[in-house]
Amino acid sequence: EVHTPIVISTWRFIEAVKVAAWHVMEEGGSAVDAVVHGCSTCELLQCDGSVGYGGSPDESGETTLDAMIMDGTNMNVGAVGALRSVKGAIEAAKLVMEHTEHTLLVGDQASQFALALGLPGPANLSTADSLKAWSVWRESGCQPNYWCNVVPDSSVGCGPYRVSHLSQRMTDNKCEISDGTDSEQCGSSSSKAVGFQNHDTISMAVIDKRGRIAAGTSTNGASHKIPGRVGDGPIAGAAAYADDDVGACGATGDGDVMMRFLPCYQVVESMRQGMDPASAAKDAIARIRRKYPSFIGAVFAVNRLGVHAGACHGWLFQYSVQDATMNDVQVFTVHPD
Ligand code: SD4
Repeated sequence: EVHTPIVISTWRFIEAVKVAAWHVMEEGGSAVDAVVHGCSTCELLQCDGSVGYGGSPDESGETTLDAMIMDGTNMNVGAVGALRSVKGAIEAAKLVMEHTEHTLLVGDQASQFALALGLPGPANLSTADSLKAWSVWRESGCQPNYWCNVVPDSSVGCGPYRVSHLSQRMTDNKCEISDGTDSEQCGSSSSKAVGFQNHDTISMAVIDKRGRIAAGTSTNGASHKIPGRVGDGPIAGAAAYADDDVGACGATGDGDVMMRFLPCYQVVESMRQGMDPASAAKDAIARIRRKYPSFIGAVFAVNRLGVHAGACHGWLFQYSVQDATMNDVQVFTVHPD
C-alpha cells in the first residue's frame, strides 16, 4: 500500500497538517514548501500558544521564536534561534537555508536578516495575553527578595530554569536582573512540570510525490526561559531531521534535555540501520530516559515508505497524520512506555 505523499505533525495541529497535505497532494508541491506552509499556519494561528508570537514569555516577558527547516534531499538546513520582532519564524529559517551558506542565525541579527530579505516587520511578538501570562507568573509564588534568598528547599532558582548557584551569584550581584527591576522578578519555585504544560513545538515531516522528504519545526520555546535561551527547535537532529534515503523524525518536549541526545538524528540513523519506525522511536526515547528518568518528551518517526510510529515519556503524546490513503487528518495517541 502506498502511504506517500504523507504529512505528519506533532500534536493535534490539524490545520497545519491540512495546509501541508493540500500543498503536496493537490498542488504537487515540494516537501520543503509544505513544511513551511504547515508550520507558518501554526505560527499565524498561534497554535496552543506555544507556536508563533504571543506565547511562552521568557523571564523578562518577551516572546522569542525558534524554527528550522531541513531538506532531506541535499541535507541543507536553515534555522533561526531567539528570533525577535519577526513573526514568520519558519519563513526566516527558509531564507537562511536558501540565501546563505549558514545554518543558524540568532537574536537581533536573525531578525535583521529576515527583515532585509523582505519578511514583514518589525513586529512586536508580545500580545496582551502573553504579557498577562507573564505578570500572573511574576506575581504568583513570588515573595519579596525571593530572588536574593537562596531557594530554601530546592535546587531551583527564581525562574524554573535557574539553578541555585546562579541565584547565589545573582545575590552577589545585588540582585540586578535582566529587566533592571529589583528582586521581585521571579516565579514559583515549582519546577519544570509547570512550564511543560504549554510546551509544545510543532515539528512536521513531509514526503512529497517525488519522494522528497523534509522536516521542520517552529516554537516559541519554554515559558519563563532565561532570555537568550535557544531550545532544540532550531537544532538539526534534535527536534527534527530528514533524509530522503531513510525517512524523517520530529520531536517535542523538554528541549534543554532532549537536544543533548539528538533524538531525531538517532531515530533516522536507527532506521537507516534497519530498525522499524516504532522501535527507532522507542529506542531514541529510552536513551534519554536512562539518563533523565523524569524528562518529558516525545518523538514520531516515519520511514520513506510512509510507515510511522511515535514514542513518548512522561506525558501522553499525540501526533497528526494525513497520507495519500486518508480523506482527512487522523490523530494518533501514544502512551508512555
Ligand atoms: C523547547 N522543545 O523549546 C521546545 C518546546 C517543546 O513541546 O517542544 N515543547 O524546549
